[in-house]
Amino acid sequence: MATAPRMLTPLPQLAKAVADWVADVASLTQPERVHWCDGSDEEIRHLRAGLLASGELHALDQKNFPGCDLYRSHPSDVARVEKVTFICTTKQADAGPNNLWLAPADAHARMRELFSGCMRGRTLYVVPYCMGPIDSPLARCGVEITDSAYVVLNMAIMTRMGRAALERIAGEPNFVRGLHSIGELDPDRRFIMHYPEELAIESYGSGYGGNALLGKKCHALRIASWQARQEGWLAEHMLIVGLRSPAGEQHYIAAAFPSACGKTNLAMLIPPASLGGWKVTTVGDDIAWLHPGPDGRLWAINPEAGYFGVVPGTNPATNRNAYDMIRRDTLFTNVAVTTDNQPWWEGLETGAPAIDWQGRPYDPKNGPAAHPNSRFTVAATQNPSYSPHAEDPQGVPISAIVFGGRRRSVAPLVYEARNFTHGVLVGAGMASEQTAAAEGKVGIVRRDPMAMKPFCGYNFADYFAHWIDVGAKLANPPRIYHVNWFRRDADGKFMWPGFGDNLRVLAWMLERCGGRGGAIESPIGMLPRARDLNVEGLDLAPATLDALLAVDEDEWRKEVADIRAYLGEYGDRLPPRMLAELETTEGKLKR
Ligand code: SAT
Ligand code: MN
Repeated sequence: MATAPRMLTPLPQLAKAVADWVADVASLTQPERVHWCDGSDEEIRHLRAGLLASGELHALDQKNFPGCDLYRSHPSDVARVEKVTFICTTKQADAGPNNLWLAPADAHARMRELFSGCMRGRTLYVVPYCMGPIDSPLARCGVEITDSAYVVLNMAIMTRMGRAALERIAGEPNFVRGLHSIGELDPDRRFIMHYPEELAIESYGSGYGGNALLGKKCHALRIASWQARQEGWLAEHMLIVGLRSPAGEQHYIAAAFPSACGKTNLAMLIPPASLGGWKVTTVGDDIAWLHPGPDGRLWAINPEAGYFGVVPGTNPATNRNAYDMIRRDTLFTNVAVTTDNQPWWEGLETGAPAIDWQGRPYDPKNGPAAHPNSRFTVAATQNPSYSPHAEDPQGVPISAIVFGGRRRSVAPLVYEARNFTHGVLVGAGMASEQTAAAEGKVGIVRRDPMAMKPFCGYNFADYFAHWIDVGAKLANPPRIYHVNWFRRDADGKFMWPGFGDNLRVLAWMLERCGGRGGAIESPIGMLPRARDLNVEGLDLAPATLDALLAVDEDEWRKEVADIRAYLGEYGDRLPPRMLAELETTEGKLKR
């Protein structure tokens, strides 16, 4: 029996508030065309074909990498730029010392000038999207207006994009408004402005990653962290990984690491052969929205639908799942290619680069063949370890929260916070060596509380207080840990093997959560003794393990003094309960 075709309301008629805003933006930016994205396969095929025809995308070897393309960004536009990223709140103190600030009116005036007429001759794309499962009460929606088809292709993978999102927006009181133009890609005319009070973002002059895919860091962290504070939840720079123990206990861990410190690898970890019986599943690799649940536990959703992951270093030994996942339907940005047109990057360990990330014949004198911040954009559903619970509207319950940085010294392999509030201090005191994910000098250690330094949309002092408040509401709060996979020996070599073997550390945490795992007290928290970690099948000298689990009190007195000095920048807005924990640690180190 034939069915009549379903009559669909034209997109511009679905949500009047969106249509009015699009009309305003179009009159400011003067595009040649306006295209409302419905998110259909046909639309994506059409956009991709257009970019291939114009030479902005390069098809890779379609036999071995079906559906894979390469995009080369402008060489001056390869990472997030924090020095032109602003939080624009009415009161400067609300943005805090952790953010660059501009008054909203000044920022809008500056951006109006840049946006004025900037889309002449271009297409304005209207990109409705939903962050989180489309039927989840915890999800939040936005609309990005952009003049970059490459951004649309990325948003189609990274978010639930298109008609369903716009239908949801039509029934909600508000949505996040993100206006983006690549402008002239001029580094001197590049700004990423956030107006948390207006739920708005304005980004100009960059087509790359977190600067341009506004659903990601701009919405799901900077704006969402502000919304979360008002609504009683947390928007965090965390992966979410599921772990089922050999005894069949299912746990979920949320872990915060700065960009390019291995979140994606940890989220899709493959257990080492010598640790049989574990099953690891991925809920998210970059962002977690954490909500106190009716059962007194913390529940997490991943607001994203895809991964924008660092490519270099990916190989079958470091991350088999990612390696397999990016062999089809993947958008590569700034990798190199081989003579037979396959993508290539440092650490791939097979093949050789012929053309570098800038499209030049490869010459080692020009530096790495793939940009160190080259990326893959791929749907989460392609991940072999994708969790069947990643789409659960209520999220997954979190047993443990992990904070971690890239530290060549000081921080031991793992330690456990004394209690939730101490855990907030541990997160607030995080530090890490700078990576290529943001512009700046790689390797410098900087304080990066909760890995949110570039992403918290308000004053860190208020943020720490909010964390403590959320914890106080939980009858069953997660335990909090700090890890450091990146400790080095005197020769500069990594002491811990990392990757799959990190499961040994996670397994100890879960033993602790179950009230079983052994530990000893140290001034900074609880640490496993060597015998508390399962190191079966691991080729690690006992002295190395002891060094990984050592707390050098002299180093830590300096570290804690450093943390106190850093926190001092936040003055008397800091929560006293967190400072009391700092005093406790200082007291323990004095003895
Ligand atoms: O460029 S992004 O912000 O999307 C990636 C990252 O820095 O984590
Ligand atoms: Mn990130």
